[in-house]
Amino acid sequence: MAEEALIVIDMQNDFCPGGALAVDGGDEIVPGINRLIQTSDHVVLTQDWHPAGHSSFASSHPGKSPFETVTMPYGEQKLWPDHCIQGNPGADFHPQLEWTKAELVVRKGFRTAIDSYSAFFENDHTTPTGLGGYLRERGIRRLTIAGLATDFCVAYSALDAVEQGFAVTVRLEACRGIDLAGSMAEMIGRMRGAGVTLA
Ligand code: VGL
Ligand code: ZN
Repeated sequence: MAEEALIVIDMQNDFCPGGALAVDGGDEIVPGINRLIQTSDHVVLTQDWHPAGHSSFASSHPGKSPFETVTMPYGEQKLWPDHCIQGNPGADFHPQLEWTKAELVVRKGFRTAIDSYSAFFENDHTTPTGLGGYLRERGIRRLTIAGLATDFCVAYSALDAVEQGFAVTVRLEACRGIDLAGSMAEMIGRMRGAGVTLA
């Protein structure tokens, strides 16, 4: 029988209030995510995991500020404050996240030259993280996705998952967004258009 997994996206300190790239209300969703974890048969977490000096950091581009856009060899890239640096407390999972049950943690964004929003492919849309193969090999066909941020890592993960043939539900009440220049409305529209169930 096709099995179902919960994918919890980037529930890390740096995306919560007080963190380097804080998402408004990012910590509010922790109890809801914990309930989803409790009721899911299989749980996978993603962890944004950048080396210091990562190319998605504005600090790596002289004269650029966070939230500006640059052109990378793979296309447009938004620049961010330094965040989720490997081994730093900001990259740890939120202290109240009950993640013991997770069967897999997928780290992403660890290549200096490429950012990775999606849990499935880096931002060049060709370098796989391995998650698609892992889920397929385990017979998992249906995914529930929640976490941070709705309009970046959650949305790109959901879009790639649908393209990979998974049946995908995004639990919007267990997500919070960054919303840069209308990115929430845009990405919610793209998810709906791609056949993601928005719950
Ligand atoms: C994210 C921007 C940069 C996310 C990660 O988790 O949505 N956004 N890195
Ligand atoms: Zn990042």
